[in-house]
Amino acid sequence: MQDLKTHISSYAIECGFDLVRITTAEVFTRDRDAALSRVKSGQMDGLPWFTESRVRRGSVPQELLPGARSIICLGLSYLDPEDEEKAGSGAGNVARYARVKDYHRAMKRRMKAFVRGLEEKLESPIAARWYVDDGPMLDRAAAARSGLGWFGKSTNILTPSHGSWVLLGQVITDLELEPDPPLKKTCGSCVRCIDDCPTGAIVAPFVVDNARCISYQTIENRGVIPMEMRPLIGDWVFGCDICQDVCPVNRKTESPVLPIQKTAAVGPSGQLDLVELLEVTEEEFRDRFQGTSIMRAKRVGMQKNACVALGNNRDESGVPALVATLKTADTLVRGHAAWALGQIATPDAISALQQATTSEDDPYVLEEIGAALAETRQRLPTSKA
Ligand code: B12
Ligand code: SF4
Ligand code: SF4
Repeated sequence: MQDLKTHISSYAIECGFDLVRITTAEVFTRDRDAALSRVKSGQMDGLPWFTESRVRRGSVPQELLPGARSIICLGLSYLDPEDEEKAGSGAGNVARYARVKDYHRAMKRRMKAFVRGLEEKLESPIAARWYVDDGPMLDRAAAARSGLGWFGKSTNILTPSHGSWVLLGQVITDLELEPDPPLKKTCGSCVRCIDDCPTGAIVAPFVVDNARCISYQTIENRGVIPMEMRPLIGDWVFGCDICQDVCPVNRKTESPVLPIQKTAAVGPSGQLDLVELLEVTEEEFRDRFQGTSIMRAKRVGMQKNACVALGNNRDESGVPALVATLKTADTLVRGHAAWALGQIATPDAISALQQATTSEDDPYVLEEIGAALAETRQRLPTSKA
């Protein structure tokens, strides 16, 4: 059996994974209870698919694969040491994992090849199911129990060799394999991620309030980005890496064995031109971002995010595009464009908002325009009598 385990470890690396560990197929009791309590307390609000029944199913490997005996936990690093630092203002920032091609596809392809290769080695089919992100499995719980990494206070899994810049997947199998022990590492007294999260989303060690996380607001939120969250989002237009960028464990990391292919849709500094995003048609959006994680946010989502980033950058060169957006775009985007114009508050921006009070007929957008104009009035210097 040890031979097979050794083979699995080296073969996983050959298939392009950076980390591989094994855990049992026992129920993930602590993590199930933590996730259920997170759902109950409203800390997963905004993700309608993250239900109690999903958590219950996902924490019992036997339910996902009857006869399951072991879980092979895999980690794939996505950190490109050659990534350039961000290139100044005027652009929107994309989280590192989305600067490469969609990892779900890359990882599932490698996992399939891995399982097929194991079957060839064993000269018999094996019962196996594999998961990456979009399945009910609690990916981080499996990684932590297998010793692939440990839970950081940011809730990200930290690994000794690749920091938290790893994506996680599992192959549940009926093979009986010797489990690896969990790591004995912890964050110690460090609280950098908690202190530096701009929205206060890490409400306690190991607890993220989903709706406060920039990653949720810029990727998953299909509606209005709450007014009070907008200034805190800064120039992030897809995801957020702050709790990872500040983490001391991430200071020294190894490079991936077989990097996921980069996407030309995002530049090497991980930035997107905000005006270009506002002007992109549905067809152009699809052509450019197909095969990347950015598709998840959809064009409307990315345009809302572009408005928020332009507003936060107070970028006057964005005013003409925002004014055009206020006239033509989807309702949700018009609302966020109004907010951005209120933040930039140049005479052109204010005049476009005033004109829109007569031409706009959507109640939500009118509300945004009213709030934006009120904001500009508040910011005007008070004249002396
Ligand atoms: C929903 C989700 C989100 C949501 C909610 C995040 C959250 N913290 O739950 C949002 C959209 C905000 C999000 C953001 C991000 N995500 Co996400 N997300 C998921 C998803 C689909 C489910 C996560 C989940 O189960 N949450 C439920 C809560 C209860 O779990 P948890 O936060 O991990 O909390 C655990 C701990 O509290 C632990 N616990 C409880 N008590 C105690 C006590 C102690 C002492 C300890 C040590 C632990 C502990 O138990 C809980 C359950 O395991 C997973 C994929 C998957 N299927 O698992 C990816 C996943 C977690 N995301 C991932 C990534 C990369 C991100 C981002 C970095 C993306 C980005 N750059 O924008 C950010 C990171 C934000 C953050 N700080 O978490 C990776 C994480 C990789 C890693 N190294 O950890 C995953 C695993 C996807 C993947 N397969 O690679 N994500
Ligand atoms: S991803 Fe950003 S907003 Fe979310 S917890 Fe980390 S630092 Fe906070
Ligand atoms: S910043 Fe500090 S507390 Fe947060 S995950 Fe990293 S080591 Fe842990």
